Amino acid sequence: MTETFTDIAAAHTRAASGRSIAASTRMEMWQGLSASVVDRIAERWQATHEAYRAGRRQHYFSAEFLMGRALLNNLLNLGLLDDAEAAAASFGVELSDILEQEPDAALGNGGLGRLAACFLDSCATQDLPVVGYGILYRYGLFKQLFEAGYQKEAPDAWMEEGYPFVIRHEEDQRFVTYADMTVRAIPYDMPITGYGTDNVGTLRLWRAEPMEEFDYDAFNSQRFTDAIVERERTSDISRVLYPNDSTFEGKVLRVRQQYFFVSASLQQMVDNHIEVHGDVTSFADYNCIQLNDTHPVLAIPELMRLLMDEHGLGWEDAWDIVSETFAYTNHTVLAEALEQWEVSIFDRLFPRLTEIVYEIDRRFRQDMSERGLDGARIDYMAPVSGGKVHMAWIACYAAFSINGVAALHTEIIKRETLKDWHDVWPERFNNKTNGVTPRRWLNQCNPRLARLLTEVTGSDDWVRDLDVLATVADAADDDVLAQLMEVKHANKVEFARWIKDRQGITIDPEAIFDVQIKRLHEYKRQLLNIMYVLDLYFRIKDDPTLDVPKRVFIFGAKAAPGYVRAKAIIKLINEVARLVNDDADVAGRLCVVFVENYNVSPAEKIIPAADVSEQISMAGKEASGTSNMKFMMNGALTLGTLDGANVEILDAVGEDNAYIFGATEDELPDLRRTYDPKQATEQVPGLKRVMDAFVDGTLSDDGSGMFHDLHWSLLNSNGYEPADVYYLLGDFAAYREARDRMAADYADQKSWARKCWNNITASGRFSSDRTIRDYANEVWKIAPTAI
Ligand code: TH1
Repeated sequence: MTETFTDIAAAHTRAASGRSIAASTRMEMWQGLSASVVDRIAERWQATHEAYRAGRRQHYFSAEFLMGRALLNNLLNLGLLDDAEAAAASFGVELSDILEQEPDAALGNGGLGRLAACFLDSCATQDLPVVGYGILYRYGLFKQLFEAGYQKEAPDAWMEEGYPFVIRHEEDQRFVTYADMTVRAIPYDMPITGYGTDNVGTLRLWRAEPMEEFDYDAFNSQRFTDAIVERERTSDISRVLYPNDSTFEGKVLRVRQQYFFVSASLQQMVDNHIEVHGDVTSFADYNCIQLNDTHPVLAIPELMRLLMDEHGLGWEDAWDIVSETFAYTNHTVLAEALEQWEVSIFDRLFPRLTEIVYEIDRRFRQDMSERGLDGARIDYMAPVSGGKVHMAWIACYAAFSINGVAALHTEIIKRETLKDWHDVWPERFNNKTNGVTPRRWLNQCNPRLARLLTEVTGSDDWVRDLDVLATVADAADDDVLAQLMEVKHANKVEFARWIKDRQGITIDPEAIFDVQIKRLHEYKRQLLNIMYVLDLYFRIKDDPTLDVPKRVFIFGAKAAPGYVRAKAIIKLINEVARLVNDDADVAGRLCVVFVENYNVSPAEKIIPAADVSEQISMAGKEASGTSNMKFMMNGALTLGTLDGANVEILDAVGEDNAYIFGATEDELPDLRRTYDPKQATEQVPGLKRVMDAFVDGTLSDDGSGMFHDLHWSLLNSNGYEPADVYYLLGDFAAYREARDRMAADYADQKSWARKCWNNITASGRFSSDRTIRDYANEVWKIAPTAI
């Protein structure tokens, strides 16, 4: 008799708990179900490995993979949801309760890491021979707690209770050598299932371990603790994810991490290649590596080292291979994100790589002077200059492809950030607008809308081909629109229940849910958002008869622990929340919710319930944004600037279906020349009152002065930056006008629903399946390989 899924899940649950099902915890049931999923796919996973082995393959190198939860995603991909429901029922619990046990695999900071996760999903779903490589951090992104409105950080030991979705492959270990130590790199593989395919892709995460199990000499010679400390030093390398999003921090451990995972991955790739193809000379015919920003750029000199020192090639032959292997994605134009390592750090950690980088530098300078570039320009572009190693310049020199992540962003890097490189090699530059996976970000997180779309389109083909939705753009009659609004309402009710359970806040599902969820950064302008809220609050206090619809303002954001001003903004938002939520005069009309510990799983609850998607970065600063796409897919309307992928969202839906405001990227330089934030404060009605509230005792920062600093920075230059660098006061009036108009438009529910529908059905081009198809065809040159 064949075993049912329930039998298998029960066996794995008992193995996890060592007790009866009745005595097993929900966490143990999660372990049991998860192990059953891995059991179910093991044969196909193996078959996929074998199918990809001999052909051309793609390798995605990234310091971050923000995977979120795995169980539900796998159940849906494998068509096992009903079986899992049955198993849970036989255990006497709700499947949803079991699913809620799972920690988020938060091995990333934000958009960049989540993009990598969406890409893996699309590669698996489209049968593409792609493997992701990264680090198995023991501690993912910190957990955020609010204490008296301040962000506090707590460690996220996400695997401590066991994690069935990574499988250790001791037999495939490599050694990574630094000047002062050698460590073992042990790969842990995570299966990446796709939707409607038998192929199973792989994410390979490396973990650092000590060379010997134990230093018995040290142990026996009374240096017991020294021996333990030494072991810890090696494991330090994969201990923690650095919590900076879009900012460079020149910590030695960070560059150790980068070298650790690229060296281990390349060693394995070269070994595999030789095993299959005999020698290393054809490496670039079969292997391509995408560098997710500059974090893995050490792979360039490291591949040179492996080819020359380990496999006997000369410089020219090695460089030919390297320059046909790497493609580089730039994700930001922010100067503070540029990775530049002190040469001394390089020298101390990997002297051989330093030699190689210097030789790359020497040849680069010669090459450029032969092309007639002047000395100053060559020095600016050189891999090594001013005592620093410039990771982005190494990437631009070695990579055959350089891409930005949205059309506007790619234009900016060509024109400014990487202009000198574009002048020399225009043909290397290309755009690959980001995308998000419709499996997790629609089918999984919004089952009500998924059902409606399947009903209207007549099948679930849209899950694998989101362009199908465009065919029903005009098919929304009154009945469909009414159903759409019912779906949204039900999602809002569900979110209201969730936030009540989680944070004890009561919100009204009849209100407009207006959402900004993303890392806290000044350029993203959460401060502008909360200034609008304050202004609206004062307007209602002034005139209680003011006719404005009910609003819930929802925030979710983590600040880097060392980013003082970002933390001040979090405190400010929490203080405004307190002011507004405790004031009986606005009760039932305004509410501010700051979702604590924002992460992938909370996003899956928030986005389906959103009416308004806040995408309000200062134009030119947000490279793409990806939550903008998730909101669009779930029928929230964009309130945004012409920045990043917002530009393309507007293009896809037309201006009747989005609310766009503010200075544009090309207008800003001129506006800046005459911009006077003090004057704006006086001239824009209501603005001064909002600014005053920061400092007049309306809002309390407990005497820390942090609100004074925010106020000061909006009005004064600090010497190297202008006042109000991110143009909040300049855009305030336009933002208020657009947001008020949007709220008023909400009253006409039918016309609002139509706009939501237009957004959903136009979202096909923001599926990461499209992005990945373009990478595969235009950069990677790989083809689907179904098992
Ligand atoms: C983000 C960008 O800010 C965002 O606009 C984009 O949509 C996303 O990447 C995906 O392309 C970035 N995240 C990081 C994180 C680090 C360094 C640079 C960037 S840019 C650590």
